[in-house]
Amino acid sequence: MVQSMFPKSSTKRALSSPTVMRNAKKPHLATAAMAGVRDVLGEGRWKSWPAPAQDLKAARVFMKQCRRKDSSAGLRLPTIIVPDKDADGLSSGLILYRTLSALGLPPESIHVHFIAKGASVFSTSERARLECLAIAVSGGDLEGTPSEVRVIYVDQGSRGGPPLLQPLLDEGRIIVRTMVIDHHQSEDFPEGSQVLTACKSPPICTSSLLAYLMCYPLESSIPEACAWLALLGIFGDLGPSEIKFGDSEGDWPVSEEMLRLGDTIRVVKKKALSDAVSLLNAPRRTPEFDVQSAWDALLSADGPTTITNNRELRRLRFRINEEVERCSRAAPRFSKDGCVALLRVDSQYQVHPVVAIRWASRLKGKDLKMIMVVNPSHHPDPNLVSFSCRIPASLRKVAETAQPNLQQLLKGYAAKVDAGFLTRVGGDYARGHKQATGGIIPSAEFELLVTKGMEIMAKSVRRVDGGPVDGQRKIKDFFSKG
Ligand SMILES: [Mn+2]
Repeated sequence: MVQSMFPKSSTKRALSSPTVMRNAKKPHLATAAMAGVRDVLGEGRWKSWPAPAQDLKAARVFMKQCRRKDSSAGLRLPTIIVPDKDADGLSSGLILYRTLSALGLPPESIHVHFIAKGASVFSTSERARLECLAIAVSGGDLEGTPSEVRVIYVDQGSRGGPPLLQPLLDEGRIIVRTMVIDHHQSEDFPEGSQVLTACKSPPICTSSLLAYLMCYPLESSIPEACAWLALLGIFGDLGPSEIKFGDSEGDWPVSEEMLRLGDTIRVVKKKALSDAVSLLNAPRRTPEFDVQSAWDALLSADGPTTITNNRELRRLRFRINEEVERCSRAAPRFSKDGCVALLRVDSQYQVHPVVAIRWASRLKGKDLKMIMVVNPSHHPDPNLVSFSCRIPASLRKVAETAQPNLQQLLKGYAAKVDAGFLTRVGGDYARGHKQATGGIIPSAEFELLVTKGMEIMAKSVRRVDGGPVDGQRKIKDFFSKG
């Protein structure tokens, strides 16, 4: 069964991998000449882009140190990559994986770890899982010299707090060094982690682009081999139309690296990239949450078309599309101030973000700022609801500074509930991006947010699956939460 998840790439293909860009011409010099300018990242206007220069430099040192030969034992450091589950996270993870390999770290020293459904790298259960893994891969030489394990968190979101992993495990014999590579908004970061974030360097790039630009100078094969991976994350997080490469009038730099990406799009084609993104995003949306199958498909792919031909992923996407269709039939209800349209869905699939995006393109209104979709059935803990928020698609066209800040909006409604709300809901509230956020919070708190914060009036009957509604009980359940 596992076997069938791998695309059957022909021997020919496999031999010439990474093939996608090998035969591509390199017209970027001509494109740059046409543009008439040539930005240099890390200089002038782009001094702190895609991230602060000293952080980029430190991240490159961290990468190179992973294959550092220990003078006594000739050791290479076991390195664990912890990528997020979506196209941006997976492609960022693979860029790091390819770079570490190219730098000389053998495959048995590179480990890839995925977060369990509903958990995050900040949750206690995940810290425990990662600590066990770190001990397991450290070599287990309990009597010997301290061994070191490195962990790279990619695209996982950022927040303050205690160290992601205790730097000393197992009575001090294992040293863990952690690096966070991210682009989600945050003022605070975990104690003790080295951080590379794009969140303070507008225009904020994706984790995949950040990883690509960080790894670009580290090894000569990376610029070509990883360009399509950088694009997967960009298409995944920003969509196909957000970045125009090589446009000197546009928001993004016109640099060698960016022009190369523009050329790569012309070779691999936008449609194949978009299609590959939606297929890679499929496994993590199913109730089984089989992120590993998306990673396996990506790891063995030599370009987006290998992924678009993957039957297993196509089958999963079909199931999700059906679920999105079903859940998109929910009807919105509006907050008293007209700023929020709330939709309620009930699904074990992670379709709430997709339904939000879909309704975001349908709804507009003078005051409308936020489409919010709540799904009480997604999180394994039945007391928690997951919700996703997006700005109306019509507002995507206005200047970024004029777009609503949904994280702020959510915090405003939280303040209307009561002073203790933010503490009670914990760290998984209003994380992510200004225009795309959400949360996982106790359902009772969510209902307080709905009634006291946003002042959305309760509906007479809760929507259940289109089937006949068990009137009395459902109505009572619904009101009792307010
Ligand atoms: Mn991302």
